[in-house]
Amino acid sequence: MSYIERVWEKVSQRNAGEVEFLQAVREVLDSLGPVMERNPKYEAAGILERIVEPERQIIFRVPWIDDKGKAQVNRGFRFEFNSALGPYKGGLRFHPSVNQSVLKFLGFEQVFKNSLTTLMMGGGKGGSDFDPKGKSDREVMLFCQSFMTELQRHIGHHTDVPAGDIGVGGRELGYMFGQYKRIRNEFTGVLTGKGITWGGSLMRPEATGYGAVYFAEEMLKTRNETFKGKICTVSGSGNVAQYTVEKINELGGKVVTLSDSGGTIYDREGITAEKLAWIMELKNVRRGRIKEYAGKFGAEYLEGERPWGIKCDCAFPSATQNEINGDDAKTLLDNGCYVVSEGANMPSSPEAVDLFVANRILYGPGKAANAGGVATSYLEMRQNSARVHWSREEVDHKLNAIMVKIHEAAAAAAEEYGQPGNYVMGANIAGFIKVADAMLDQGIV
Ligand code: NDP
Ligand code: 2IT
Repeated sequence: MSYIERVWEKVSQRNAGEVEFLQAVREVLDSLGPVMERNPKYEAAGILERIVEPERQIIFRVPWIDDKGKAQVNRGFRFEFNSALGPYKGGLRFHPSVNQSVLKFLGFEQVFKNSLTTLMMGGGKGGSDFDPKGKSDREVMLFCQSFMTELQRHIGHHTDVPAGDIGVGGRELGYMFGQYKRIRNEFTGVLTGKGITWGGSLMRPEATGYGAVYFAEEMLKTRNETFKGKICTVSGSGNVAQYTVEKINELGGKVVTLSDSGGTIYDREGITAEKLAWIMELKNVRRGRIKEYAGKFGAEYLEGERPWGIKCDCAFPSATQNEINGDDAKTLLDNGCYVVSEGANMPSSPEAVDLFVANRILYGPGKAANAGGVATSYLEMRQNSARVHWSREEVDHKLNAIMVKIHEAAAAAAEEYGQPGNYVMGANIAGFIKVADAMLDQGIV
């Protein structure tokens, strides 16, 4: 049995039933065969056995009181996965579907994503099964304070720096920062995605969506193409989806869908800047459902459906994991879609990934395509450490340069290992090698 298969046997036994985590591990291991063959030193130092095991796992009770005065309990988590390249870095997700498997897959992916940015960050992820939907601001605040009352023991600007993810945006980060500061009596860059007036970086809200579009732009350049006139489908309607639409519009493409967990809106005329401003108010202030868009702008509403049945050139999955299954991938390909850039983490199922790779479309996996968010978090950390504030243009310029470099690194690794154009393999290999070499240098820890 090969080294990789021996590690797989062990990791699948030890984490039995953790479907999402094992899916993420399998994909990375599948890319690493040729790397292990060329570099026996990794096996000798047990790099794979160590890299699939989080350095630290923290699970805690989060008690809070709802508006009716009733005690509620949620479960809080932080997976500090790997610190070979720097402090643990990665988002917090608040969603009822959150469990150990989901956060471990996200933490594992984050390690390679952060390495790929070429910046100095380890990987981690955390969150809770708390559902902010339908809760009052007061309930969200009480929950965030309780969550941070425990989390603050484990994090710090040189130790572990959380940020947002699904269900965690500016509001939640504000409440958590306030509680951290109160307990620790220190004002540091312990979280990223902070408000602009209290340490946040300009462009951090835009960064993930813009970055996913910049990555797609780089992939299109390899075929001498641009976004001009491209029909695009985007899923989700949260932070990543919104800024994906904004950047596609700026580059001359046309976005015809957005979605939420209720269904998809299909607007043949395109979601213009004015319509997007309305969506931002709907989603970020009123916290309403995307269905309202159909009534407001006369678009179609596809109840309970995802956007993948709509004909497009480029697809930007920007909602959640496994939102594109094998059948969806086949439909996308049959309809002529040839660019997929993942704003979400692991939105394509293994069957979908295989189809995209086999059909040699321009497929940017989340680890590479959505790394602009965490990269800009690092730029926020740099500004906090130096106590400076960069302009929008400066941050955007750096973000674009980082996305270009990530594309180059993934493309070069794919080429070097004999699969040009396979960004899945390229991203996994390029991300892995940097972490593995740092782990080798640092000994068996
Ligand atoms: P938001 O909470 O802002 O938005 C999430 C969107 O996805 C909402 O429209 C939500 O719909 C939808 N969604 C979430 N879960 C499901 C589900 N199970 N089924 C159907 N729809 C769902 O989160 P973000 O935009 O920040 O995150 C979106 C994706 O991007 C995630 O995969 C995240 O991990 C990834 N990502 C985010 C980064 C960031 O900087 N924020 C960085 C890199 C990746 P509804 O409101 O109905 O739940
Ligand atoms: O998945 C991700 O990269 C994020 N949610 C952002 C992490 C961060 O630390 O900015």
